[in-house]
Amino acid sequence: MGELKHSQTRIRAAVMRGGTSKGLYFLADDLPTDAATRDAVLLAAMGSPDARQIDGMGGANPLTSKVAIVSRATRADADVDYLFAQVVVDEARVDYGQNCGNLLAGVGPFAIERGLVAATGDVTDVGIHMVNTGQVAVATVQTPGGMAKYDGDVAIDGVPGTAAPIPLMFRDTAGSSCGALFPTGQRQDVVEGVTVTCIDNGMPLVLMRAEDLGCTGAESWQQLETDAQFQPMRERIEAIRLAVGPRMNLGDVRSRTVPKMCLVAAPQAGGALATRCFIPHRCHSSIGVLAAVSLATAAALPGTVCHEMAVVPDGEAPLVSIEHPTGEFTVRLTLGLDAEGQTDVTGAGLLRTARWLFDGDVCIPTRVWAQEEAA
Ligand code: NQM
Repeated sequence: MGELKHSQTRIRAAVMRGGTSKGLYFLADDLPTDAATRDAVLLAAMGSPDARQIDGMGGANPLTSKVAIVSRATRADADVDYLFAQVVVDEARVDYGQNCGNLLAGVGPFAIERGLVAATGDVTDVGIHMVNTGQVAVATVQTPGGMAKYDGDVAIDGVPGTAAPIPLMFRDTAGSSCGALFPTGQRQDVVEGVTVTCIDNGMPLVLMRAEDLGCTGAESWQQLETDAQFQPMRERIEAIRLAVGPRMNLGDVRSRTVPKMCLVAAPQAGGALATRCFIPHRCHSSIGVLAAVSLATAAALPGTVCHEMAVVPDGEAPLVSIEHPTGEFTVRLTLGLDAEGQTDVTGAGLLRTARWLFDGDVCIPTRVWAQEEAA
């Protein structure tokens, strides 16, 4: 931690866009080691709790109230550890119970810039231990001249312009938080009168057919999030979430950010599947990375609520295009056969981009430590 200046404590941080999200990136060593103090620091850094996050760096949306905490790897098969923290916007709460594949895209460049990983040539593979769920992802960062490169010609929907590609590879993400790919033991369940698929291939999701909830899956995210006509639907989705959380081995999910709730419909723009995701109360303007991996997996596997409506190309490594409110997200699945000879998803690859936006110190009011001492 930095020295005390102007009655605030300065902590070194970067602001990065990772995929379609944005957040603060810290070296773990720069943050307090005590968990309660660290959470108080992250809340103050983002300006939570406050719907506008006006007194902090957060952008008043879960997608811009995210933190990556990075350190040297604690396991031999990775280069760095990445702990993801979701700073809740309007509550004094920091949630570690989910992963974030979008901020993950910034972890490789951040680790190289901060000297945790040495560039190895024009491209550098960074093995990233995702501490929240215990799997390792590999990010390939462009590093010509030994420096992370951000400019490039890859566009991802939900982000204006183009940037350097950062391919991400995932393996063994099945059951990351729930212990099994289909944590209820079935590919379909009826919950609160609605047929759902509960799946976790990196992100716990509950999939529901949009038509069963009275919508088409073509609505804008703003409509789904705020229109009065959808209020009964939003309440129904939350009732389903609370009922199914324990069955997904997530316990009481009232104050958790998982499972995410996802409406699915037949593709409407030439992709594999149309989707609208609640994360879990705000509607995502595009889609989460591991959410897209879980959706592509559900689309490919028979028996789920979306398999029949999905258009998944043939082959052992299909490109599955997940349509979302601001475009599409392509996931390349690796398919194999399980012990019973049934189709199994063994890996996933996708493209993200990231950009370093700001480097400096985030200033934390001294009252944060005073409150800790008084508590
Ligand atoms: O699913 C939002 C995001 C995410 C998570 C959320 C994510 C993922 O878009 O891997 O990236 O679901 O809360 O950043």
